[in-house]
Amino acid sequence: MTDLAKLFNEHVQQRVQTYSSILNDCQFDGVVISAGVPHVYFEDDQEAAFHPNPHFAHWCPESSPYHLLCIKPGDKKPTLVFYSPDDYWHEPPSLAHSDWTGHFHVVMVKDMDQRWQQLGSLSNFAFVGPEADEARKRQLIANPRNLLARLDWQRALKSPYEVRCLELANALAAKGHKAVKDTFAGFKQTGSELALHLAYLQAGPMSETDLSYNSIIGINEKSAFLHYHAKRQHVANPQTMLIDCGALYRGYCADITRTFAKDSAHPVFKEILKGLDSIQLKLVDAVKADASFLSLHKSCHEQIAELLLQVGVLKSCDKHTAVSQNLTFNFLPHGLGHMLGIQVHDVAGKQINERGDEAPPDQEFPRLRTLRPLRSNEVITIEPGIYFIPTLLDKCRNADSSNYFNWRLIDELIPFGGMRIEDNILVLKDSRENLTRKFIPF
Ligand SMILES: [Mn+2]
Repeated sequence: MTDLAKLFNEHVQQRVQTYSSILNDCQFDGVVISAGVPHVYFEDDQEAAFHPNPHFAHWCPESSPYHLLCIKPGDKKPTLVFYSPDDYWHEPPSLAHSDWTGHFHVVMVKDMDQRWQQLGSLSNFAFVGPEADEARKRQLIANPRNLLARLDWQRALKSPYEVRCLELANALAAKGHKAVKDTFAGFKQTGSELALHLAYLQAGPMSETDLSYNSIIGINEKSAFLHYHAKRQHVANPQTMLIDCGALYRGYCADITRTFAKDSAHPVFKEILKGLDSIQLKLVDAVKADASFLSLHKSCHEQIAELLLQVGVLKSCDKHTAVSQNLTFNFLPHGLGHMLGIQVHDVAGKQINERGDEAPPDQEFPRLRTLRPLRSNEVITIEPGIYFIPTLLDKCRNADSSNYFNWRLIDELIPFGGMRIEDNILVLKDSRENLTRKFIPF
C-alpha cells in the first residue's frame, strides 16, 4: 500500500466515525450525499467546468457528476452508487484505475433513476447536495442546517491524508510558479500575461481544469486589480508582475501568490516588496492553534502602516492612527487570509462552534470572513498585500485625511500596480508548517 493509500484508509475510517456521531447527534438514520450536477449555461447546451459537491469530495476523489453516496451510522463501508451511463458523446466515468474504491460498497448504475432505487428505504434520512427537490420528493430532509454546520465544523480540520493532498497540490503549483518567475525574468521591452499563464500550465504539466481557480496574472498597473483575469499578449515595458495561481491534487486546492519586480522598477516599490515579504514571514510565524485570526489581521495592518510610514508613502501620523483612520485599508482592502481545502475559500472561517454560530463582525473590519481563533490541523492562507489602486486612492485625495498621503510618491508608484505574497499554512499546536515555502523558497 502506498503512503497516500494508507493515509486515505485512515481518512475514510475517521469519516465513518465522525459521520456516525454527527448523524446520531442530529437524530438522522443516515445521509445521502450527491456528487452534484453540472451547471448548464442559460439557453445553451454548454456546461461550466464541473466541481463536485465538497461534502462528496470529502469522501471520494472522483470529480464527475450524479453519483450518490449513502452513509448509515454503524456501517463499516458507505455505499457508493456510481453513475456511468452508456454514452458515446462523452466518455463515461470509470473506476477501473481508482485505488480508493475498496473502502466503499460500490454499485454501478447506467440509469439516473436506478441510482435512488439502489439505496432502499431512506426513512428519516438527510440529503446533502444541490438536488434538494429530488431528495424531498423521496421524503429526505434536504440540507438541514444543523447537520451542515456540524459537517463544516469538522471539514475545516484536515486529516493527514488531506494535508498530504494539499502539500502535493503545492508541489505541483510550485513547478508553475518557478517557470513563471523565469519567464518573467526573460521579458525585455515587452511582456505577455498569456505567455506566463501558458508557461505555468506547461511546467505542471497542467490543463486549465487542473487549476484550483482561474489564474490571476497581472503585469504593471493591472497587478492592482485583486482578481484580474485578462491575459494580455503585448505589454510594453514590464516592470512588475503578480501571479496568484494554484493547482488541484485529488480535489484539494493550492492557493499561492508571488510578486516580482525588475531591477529597473521604482526603488520604493522594490523596498516595499522586500518589506512585505518579511511582514508575511512574521505573520506566518505567529500562526498556531488558539491564535486569533482577527488579531493577525490587525497586526498585519499595523506592520503595513509602519512600512508605509518608513518608506514615506504615508506621513505625519503614527501607525495606530494609520490603522484606526482606515488609511491602510486603502492599500490593503482584503482580508489577511482564509481557510483552504477542497474549496479555495474553505468553510467555517466565521463559525465558532459545531452548532453553526458565527463570530460577530468586527467593528474596525466589518467585512472580514476569517475571524475566529485557529484550531490545530486547520489549513489557512496568509496573504498580505499592498496595492496602489486608483479608485480607492482617488477617494482619499480630497478627504480630511489627504495630508497623511504622500501623493507625489503615490502617483509615481501607481503604474507599478500592487503586490501580494501568499502561502498555505497548516496550523499546529504551538507552531505551524508552511506547505508552500518548502517548494517555493522565494
Ligand atoms: Mn487566497
